[in-house]
Amino acid sequence: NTGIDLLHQPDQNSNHSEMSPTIHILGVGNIGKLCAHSLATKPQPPPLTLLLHRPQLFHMRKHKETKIGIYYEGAWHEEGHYDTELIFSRVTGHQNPSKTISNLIVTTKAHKIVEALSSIKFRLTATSTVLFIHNGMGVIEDVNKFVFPDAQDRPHYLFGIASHGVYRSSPFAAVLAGHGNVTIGNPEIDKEKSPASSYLLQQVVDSELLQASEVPWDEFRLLQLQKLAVNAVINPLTALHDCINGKIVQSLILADMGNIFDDLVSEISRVFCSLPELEAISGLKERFSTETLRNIVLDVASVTASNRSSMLQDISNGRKTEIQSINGYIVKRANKLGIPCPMNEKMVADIRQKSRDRNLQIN
Ligand code: KPL
Repeated sequence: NTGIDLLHQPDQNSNHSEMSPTIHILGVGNIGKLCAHSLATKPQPPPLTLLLHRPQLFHMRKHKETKIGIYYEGAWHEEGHYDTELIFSRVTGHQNPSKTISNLIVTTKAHKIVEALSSIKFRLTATSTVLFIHNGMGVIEDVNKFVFPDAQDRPHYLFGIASHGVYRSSPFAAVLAGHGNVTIGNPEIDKEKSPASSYLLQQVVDSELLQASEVPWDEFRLLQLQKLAVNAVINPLTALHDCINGKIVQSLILADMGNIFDDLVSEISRVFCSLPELEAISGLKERFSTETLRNIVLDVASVTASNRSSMLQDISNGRKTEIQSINGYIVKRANKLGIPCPMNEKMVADIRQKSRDRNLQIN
């Protein structure tokens, strides 16, 4: 119990500008809640609609009003206004067959994105903008293959990397345990072609709590891999050892996870330094050296020391983990390049085993 009233009477005094286009949020997990709250608490918030896929969550709302609570700076914050829609539902499908979604933030887990997007695909057009924020890589390839096979129909994509440490305390509340940031990449080189996407980008960048900023696309691709390295080390190790992120730093001092940590980091460094698509980017070897990656992972583990990683949360809460999009992606890339990858394979195997032991869904 968060001790806050999440469901309250509708408030008629919503102060968002009706002229601004609505931003839809798909996936109200930890980062989804943080994004929603951050946008809703801006001085001039945009209209926000949460797309819920669990009827149970949808029906939990009283008087059609949803409150999201985020704990930070020593207090619960629950101000903000949201509309909600139930998706994956035939009822919603019939109700809003033509309601186009022009701005969408997808914060669904990596392995759920294709299914979740497919259910609202008919509401997205080539002029829509979709910002993807998730752990792991390789998802967009599947989205293009299974959801938007025709490049002409594809919305404009933006990508975000979140380093916030957030954990769930109830369906509509979460604790911001490590205040990080969000880095955004826009693959559209010629920005003039995508003026529509600048609205969503601006709304997100303007939010003080999210600490979001845009970086050039080449830089983004490097940061995306650095984040993958962070998740490929912190997430499985904390999930396997049932510990908070800070234990990673401590364990190096105590040397009880030491070898595994160092072997994992140097294996990831080897794979990243060999990725052909990054060959042309200067400074690659330094950015992905074992030393650099080691420091980055330890920095994130320190900043989010009191957080339980998303993989540990998934296993504890009986959910499928993102191991396939994290260490599984590194193994896949290494195999194609003929680079041995035993440590990442071990992480995938051990997490799958742990999930199996707990009768969780594995992939
Ligand atoms: O992204 C995270 C996760 O848990 O998935 C970190 C940054 C490691 C925070 O816990």
